[in-house]
Amino acid sequence: MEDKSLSYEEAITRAAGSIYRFTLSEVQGVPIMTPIAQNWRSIWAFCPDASDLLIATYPKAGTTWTQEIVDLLLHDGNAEVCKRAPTAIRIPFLEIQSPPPIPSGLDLLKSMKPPRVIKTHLPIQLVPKGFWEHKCKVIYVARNAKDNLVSYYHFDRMNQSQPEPGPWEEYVHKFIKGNVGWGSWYDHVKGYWKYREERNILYLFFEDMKENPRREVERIMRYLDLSLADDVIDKIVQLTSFKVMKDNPMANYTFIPKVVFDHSISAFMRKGEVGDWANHFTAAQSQMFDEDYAKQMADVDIPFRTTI
Ligand code: PPS
Repeated sequence: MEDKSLSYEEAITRAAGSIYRFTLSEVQGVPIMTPIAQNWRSIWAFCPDASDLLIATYPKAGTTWTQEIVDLLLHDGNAEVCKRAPTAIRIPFLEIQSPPPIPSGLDLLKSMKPPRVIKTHLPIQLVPKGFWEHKCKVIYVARNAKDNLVSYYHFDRMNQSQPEPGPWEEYVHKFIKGNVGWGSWYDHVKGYWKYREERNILYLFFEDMKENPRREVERIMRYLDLSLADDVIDKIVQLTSFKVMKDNPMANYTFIPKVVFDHSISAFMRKGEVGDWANHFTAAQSQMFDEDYAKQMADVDIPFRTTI
């Protein structure tokens, strides 16, 4: 029986006994955590309000960073308001299905009135149609494949609800083949790129955010039709720096108990850098990866950068 008096954290701790490394099941050919596949009908049926904003990413591409920027922009840079709850509560994760009594993304969304900010990792073809029918604003953040892979590998090590990553060498191949949660990175970044103009998607790059965070914060601000004072924008840039977010318990995912997110294996806020891939790939792995990348990305010209 669900105990409504439990806080979110208590609920997670209590449910932790039923958290284990989920397997992946396919939804329309895309591997995804089995509980999500099992609840796919209700996720697909979700209908947003036209005022809702979607932040879409491939896992580990800069979701949490963008969520924090957006929340601060929407609250005029008020740091205290943006510490009202952990990221996952402020900005529900549309498709996530946790064991009861932890609220699923859909349950959390039901308890919130629009306009809401919603997170998803779904590839574009699996985003519920209502987002497009209502012409919702969508921010997509993409990160270069090699750094994205490295970040995902370490996340899969620490997140005890994700499938075991296995050894690094094997993981590189799994990533290339798209045998990881939410499927192929290549298909994901290409899918949103293709429709970015037609569907008014703001397509951002993690590397641009690192290179010039103020420029990208302002870009998001304009997309949201906001106009904040210069000093407020400066404050938002500072509050969303890696260092500040790493120390912010409402943004660094330390609220999730160790049995689920084991930060002693690898911190959620790990390094936040561009180019860390060079510390992981051997020369041979890098060459093999680049050759495959050229094939998989031959049909598009998305300006990814692996260094800045
Ligand atoms: S998730 O689980 O998919 O929501 O993860 P996501 O937030 O997309 O990605 C986590 C990576 O983003 C880094 N990060 C940041 N980098 C720079 N600046 C800021 N403010 C920031 N916030 C999060 C985080 O450290 C993860 O990257 P790695 O490379 O693993 O450090």
